[in-house]
Amino acid sequence: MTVSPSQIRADFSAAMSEMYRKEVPAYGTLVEIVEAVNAGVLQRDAGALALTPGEDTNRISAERHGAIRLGTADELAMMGRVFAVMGMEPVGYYDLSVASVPVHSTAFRPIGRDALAENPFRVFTSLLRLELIADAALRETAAATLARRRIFTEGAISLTEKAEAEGGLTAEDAKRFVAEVLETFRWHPEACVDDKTFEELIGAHRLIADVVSFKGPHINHLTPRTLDIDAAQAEMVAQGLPAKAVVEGPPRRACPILLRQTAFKALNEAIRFPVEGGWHEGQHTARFGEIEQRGVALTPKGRALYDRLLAEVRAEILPAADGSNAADYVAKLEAVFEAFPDRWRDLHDQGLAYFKYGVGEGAAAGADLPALLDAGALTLSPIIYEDFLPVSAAGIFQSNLGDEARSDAQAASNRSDFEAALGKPVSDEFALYEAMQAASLKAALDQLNMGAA
Ligand code: OOG
Ligand code: NI
Repeated sequence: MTVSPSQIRADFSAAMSEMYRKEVPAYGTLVEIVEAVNAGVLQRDAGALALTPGEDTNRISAERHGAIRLGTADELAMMGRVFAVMGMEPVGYYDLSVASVPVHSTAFRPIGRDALAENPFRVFTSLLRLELIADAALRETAAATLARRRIFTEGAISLTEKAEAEGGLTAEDAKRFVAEVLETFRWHPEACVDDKTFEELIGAHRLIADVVSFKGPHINHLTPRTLDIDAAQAEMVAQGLPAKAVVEGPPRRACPILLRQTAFKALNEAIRFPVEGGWHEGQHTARFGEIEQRGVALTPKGRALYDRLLAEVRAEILPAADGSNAADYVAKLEAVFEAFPDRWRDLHDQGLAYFKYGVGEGAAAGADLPALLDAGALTLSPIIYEDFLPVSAAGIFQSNLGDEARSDAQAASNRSDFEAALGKPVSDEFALYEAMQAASLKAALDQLNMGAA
């Protein structure tokens, strides 16, 4: 008997949450804020879960995602195999070099609606692009340092091979697998470079130092789901967590779109550099906590409109790291996004967002979609966006690397290099939503026609 990949994923996500709360106490505070805000919302507003019917309210505040940054192609390929055991497949390609962050990324996540409902945990996984280090000697040092480390335990590797060979893991093996894989995500305060090299890496880009200097790709944040991100952000400030200046993504709306996120900034942590005969104390900022609130997935047309409006906002005002222009930024964001329709039916009819079709009470015949919707014979429910946003991700990266951390490193997007490193292609997120929508329409129409026959 094998355990389902979704069950392994749920157990892994819970184990990681527990580990991270112990490692980063401020994250524990954030989780408490989210739980309190969510409980309040559910008490006030029974319709708060209308977007995700059938959701288990006991798990509402559970982690939705986390993030790691890998150093080499081999690490990424093995990570992909490990995630596959947990039912997580690479979806989407994110080029962060456009925002001067020297990585490219994908999100490992469950794909089917049932798997997402069972446990939605995702890991935003970045691969360092060493070729963006300009200094050749430093580039070599970084590559040699990375080549020496082993980020997976023997047990994690052999259990992954076993799961691949046998098509799954028994309950006992699954438990060991979770414990072994957790080791890869653990924090190690001991740097594996000396302090001089660390400073040089920081000089090239803080993110490069974060990836290269440690024994493994420590989980750098976890992200529970909040039902009211603005209330949670206010509470973070009230409780003295160093919150990001603004919420990333679209403004608050009647019909939420895509993804809104905020975070508390990475904390200063004590690290140790190896020196002859002992250790030398140092500091690093790496780990933070984030929260997210999701809305409907947009079609390419909707996404183009979102990107255009956001670019219009940001051409006029960029949120300052110290929060000094946060109110002006939000006002501008809200004003510009008035151009984005804010009724479900408009979003549907204009082909801006993806929906799941259902069969309603109303009577109507034929295949004319607007008529069936008008009559209530078909119903619409938004398909939730399960992916990420590069501009938002860049904002999250930046606020946690020290907001001054921008480099001029720019490079052409390189999806095929990423896929070659991973050893398989990444799925196209739009195609996944499109297929869900099409399948639901077909099922609903079949059901209607059967009823009519
Ligand atoms: C990942 C940042 C991206 C998000 O929510 O957009 C991300 C990182 O800092 O490694 O997690
Ligand atoms: Ni995140």
